Amino acid sequence: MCPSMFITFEGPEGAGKTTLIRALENRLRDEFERVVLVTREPGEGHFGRQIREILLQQEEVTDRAELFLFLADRAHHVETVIKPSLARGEIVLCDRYVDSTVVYQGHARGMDIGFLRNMNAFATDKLRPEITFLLDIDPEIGLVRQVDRDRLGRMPLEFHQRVRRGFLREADLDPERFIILDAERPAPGVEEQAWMFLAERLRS
Ligand code: T5A
Repeated sequence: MCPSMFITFEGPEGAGKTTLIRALENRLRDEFERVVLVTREPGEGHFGRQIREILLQQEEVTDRAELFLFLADRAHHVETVIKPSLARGEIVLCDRYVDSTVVYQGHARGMDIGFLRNMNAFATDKLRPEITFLLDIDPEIGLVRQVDRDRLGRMPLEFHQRVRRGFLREADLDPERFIILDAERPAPGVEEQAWMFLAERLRS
């Protein structure tokens, strides 16, 4: 039996991360009898919910303040939620993590990517996911799927196109960790592709 495992889910807006995480959570419990922790960034727990509210619901957040809020949320989340769960031998499924900062604040907003990688390493105490599922989707399709658009969801289409390209670039740089899923297909197809990979990894 595989010990604890840290898995992250990334992609543009409305790619279907939450939907996929729910499906994988159920299958991990039913088919492998594993204890699963589902969590997200930003917004886990009381601390995270308050940061999420500032980040996504206020109209005015400067770029540097935005970065530090995402990092503060992550630092707290890693120490209080993710590390304890991994220490208990659980499987952690996390909706967005370090790659969202590199992509949204770096590739899309234009902040220095080397600096962002260092800040992520500091915030997470160098905790890296073993697997990252990238749900790749044309932002024009993803944005239509989103019911409520928050402050970042309302950014212009060009911003979201940079986000998509940024994620694909990051996946190119780290092919061992990233599994790219075609998220434009119906949800069962996306789930099956992710499950085939994950079940195989758990059996090995
Ligand atoms: N951010 C985050 C940063 O800028 N820097 C950072 O460091 C971090 C951590 C987070 C925002 O913050 C930014 C990125 C984001 O802009 P969020 O609420 O977490 O905000 O935003 P999203 O992650 O984009 O959340 P969404 O809920 O919009 O997208 P999901 O979770 O990818 O999609 P999901 O599963 O909720 O599905 C959306 C809709 O599509 C349907 C679902 O039923 C649902 O209605 N759907 C499908 N429809 C057709 N085909 C499929 N395959 C479908 N899969 C789902």
